[in-house]
Amino acid sequence: MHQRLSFLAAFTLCGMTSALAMAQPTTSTSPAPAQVTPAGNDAAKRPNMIVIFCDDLGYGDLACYGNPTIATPNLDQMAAEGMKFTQFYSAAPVCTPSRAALMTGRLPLRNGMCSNRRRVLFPDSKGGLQAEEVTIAEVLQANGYATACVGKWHLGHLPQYAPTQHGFDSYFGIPYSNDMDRVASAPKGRASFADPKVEYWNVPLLRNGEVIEQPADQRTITRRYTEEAVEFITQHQKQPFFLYLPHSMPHVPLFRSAEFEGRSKRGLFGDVIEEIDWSVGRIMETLESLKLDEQTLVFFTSDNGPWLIFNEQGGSAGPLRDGKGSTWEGGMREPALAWWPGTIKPGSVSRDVASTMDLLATACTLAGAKLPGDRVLDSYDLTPVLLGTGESGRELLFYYRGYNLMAVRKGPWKMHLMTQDAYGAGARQPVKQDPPVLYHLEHDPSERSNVAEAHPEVIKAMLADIEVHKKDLVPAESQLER
Ligand SMILES: [Ca+2]
Repeated sequence: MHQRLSFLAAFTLCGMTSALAMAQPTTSTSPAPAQVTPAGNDAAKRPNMIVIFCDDLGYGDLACYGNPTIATPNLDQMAAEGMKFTQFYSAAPVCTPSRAALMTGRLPLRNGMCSNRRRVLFPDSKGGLQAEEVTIAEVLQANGYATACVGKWHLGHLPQYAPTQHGFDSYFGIPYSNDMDRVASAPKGRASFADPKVEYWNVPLLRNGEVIEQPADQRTITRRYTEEAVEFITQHQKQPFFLYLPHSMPHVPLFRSAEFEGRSKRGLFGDVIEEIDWSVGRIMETLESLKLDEQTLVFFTSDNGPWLIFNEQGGSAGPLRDGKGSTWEGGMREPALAWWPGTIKPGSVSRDVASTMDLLATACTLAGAKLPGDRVLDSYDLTPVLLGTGESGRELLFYYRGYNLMAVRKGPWKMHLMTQDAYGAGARQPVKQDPPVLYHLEHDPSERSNVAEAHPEVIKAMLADIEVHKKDLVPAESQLER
């Protein structure tokens, strides 16, 4: 693959320059909702985009991020041939708000996809992602891309919130988390996760609007998502496409297909990650065999950190503090890999702060589309980072838990206004930190040494940044409380 790099890099970069020029945010004040602008350039030259999104994968769960016993040769190859991010974040520490933010490039409280009472959507929820939100899929669909969602949605299971109502031509997957809909006869508490059986949960598997299997056979779900993904890529090889592949795994209950049983030194959790790694390899292989690898950006990351209360069945945040559910680094900083042979420099590492929310602006640039101009976005174009030509312009990262602004990051600094652990005694109530707590994340990624007293000027500047942030912040009514 590398021998093709040199002469095609120049070609692709030229294409990118014109795409970049077209991706300036609009300043339109048009009230029309969900309006996206078709691109005027040659559709054939626009790259495909694939977003592979794990569920509850921690910063320390891949070999290329230092895991000692999980083998991830395909993800390691993605890193070796592409770009590895070390300071990349999801937009929330739990599923629903994180996914809403990825899809819309907006903080969850701007679209109501968060709550201080119910942290995610449940099978009895009446809410979901609202029609007026503009998703990555809508932008790309309006610009001639074929679009598919394969995997866990979790942005509303009622028909009006389905992926096919939000810019996806097709959908195959489960509507919410794989641990929801537990049947009454299943073992109580965590016992059913220790030795999970398919029949303990009644989660449906859908194709478009139709339930095709219930309970979903979770043992084969990663394999079947992969087959769907490969088929979609193959069918749409002649036009630009967007594939969103949010895996159900490694969210508990953990399942893997028979070929992966007992394969990993890390046990069941490792088997699950190794099957996801196999899946990534199948996708890369398919792109290469169809000669689409140099026309496709593949981005791999996760929706939130590891679910630590599940002990061996939860992942690892590596050196980062806490995990899923918290706004400590382990809850939101994720492994993130970008692969685009011929365009991204092999073996590059980005230490820039970036967010899943940035994928919307990045997608607009790739498609030569305009950003939705009638709303506040929290999305910064990552193409200069991917191309190695510059920065995204992101200076601030806000850590929300529900509607509460818990912390802010600026450069190396992270200031906590409130702290709350994911679970245990420190989880009961948010603790207001007044004066705020300050960590230098590049010196102290584990958030162990509060250096607030030595840096009053940093605190002062960041408090001023928050005041500016609040000026354009209009929290929407919670969809999760409906
Ligand atoms: Ca999750």
